Amino acid sequence: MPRPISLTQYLIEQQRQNGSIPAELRLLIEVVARACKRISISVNKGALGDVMGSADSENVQGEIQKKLDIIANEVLIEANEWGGHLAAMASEEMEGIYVVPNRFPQGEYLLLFDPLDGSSNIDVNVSIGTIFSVLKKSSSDEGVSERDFLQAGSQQAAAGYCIYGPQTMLVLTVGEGVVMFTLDREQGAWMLTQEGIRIPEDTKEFAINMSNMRHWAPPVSRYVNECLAGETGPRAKDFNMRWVASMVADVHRILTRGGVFMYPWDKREPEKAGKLRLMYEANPMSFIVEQAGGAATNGKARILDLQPGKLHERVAVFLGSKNEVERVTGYHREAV
Ligand code: P6P
Repeated sequence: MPRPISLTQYLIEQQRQNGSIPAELRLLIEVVARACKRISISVNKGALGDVMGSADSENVQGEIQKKLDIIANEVLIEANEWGGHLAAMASEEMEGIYVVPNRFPQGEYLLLFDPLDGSSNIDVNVSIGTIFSVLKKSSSDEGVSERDFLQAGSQQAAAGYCIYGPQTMLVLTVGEGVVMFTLDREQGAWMLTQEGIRIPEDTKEFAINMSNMRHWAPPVSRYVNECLAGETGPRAKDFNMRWVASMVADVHRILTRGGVFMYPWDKREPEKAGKLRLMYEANPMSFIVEQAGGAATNGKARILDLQPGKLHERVAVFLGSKNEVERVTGYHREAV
């Protein structure tokens, strides 16, 4: 385990050593990390707090919002709006962007987040998480609009997630590799517990919702059937399967021991490219996975190269162990 330093010390040392983290970005990361601590307190209350179950509302995606979805969204907005590091925010739970009110100074960063990913797992006590992505306002024009957010994932200044699981952990990249912090609740501090995360290029574990099998496109069926054929099949090895239905938990497992995560396009809603959202789920997770030596595509192209057309755009996702992502992506290209 690396030397037990706090997130604050880590960020200051990174800023001092190689300037990879400008002061404003360091402040942004610290504020988001503090907001995640507050969210973890609400999450951990469970039935002891008025946080379980559904709110009487739907989000822009037409999904029934859980009370904790709304709580987490409000915590992130309130924590970040006054610091002067942001121009605006965007959230899975809000239709439009949230421009920092005039009573506060505006900064040059844009923060996007899924405040509580996997919220269908809240009531059954399975790991959930907060995913965030940081962009810089590209235009020097006054004001900020949704157009400022529509940048390819390769433009991200930082990305991370917090997983509320057996341990509460913060995983972060600023483009200099991936580091992990574990929340020390006695100190109330994020402590560095893993650095230099690398995803094995090969794996024997895949993650996909198998109940959708009859809806998949042929390249996905081919890839999964070859995995299921095991050591007597074309892959000549047995595979294991996992599906937590919480992207944060599945990605965390892949960062920890390898694997491939797939949420492909399917025939249920053919007009949609996929279920997951590009800007605040696929892009941040793809940045993290690539920084850990993995790969991330939509089946045809690198996710971080995709030019978004709208804020809540959806995308198919294949990410994780490099050689597996390249294989399933190759099957898509062969099928064209
Ligand atoms: P399904 C959670 O709702 C989420 O957006 C991701 O975290 C997760 O990977 C996926 O959807 C689960 O989808 O269709 O298996 O419930």
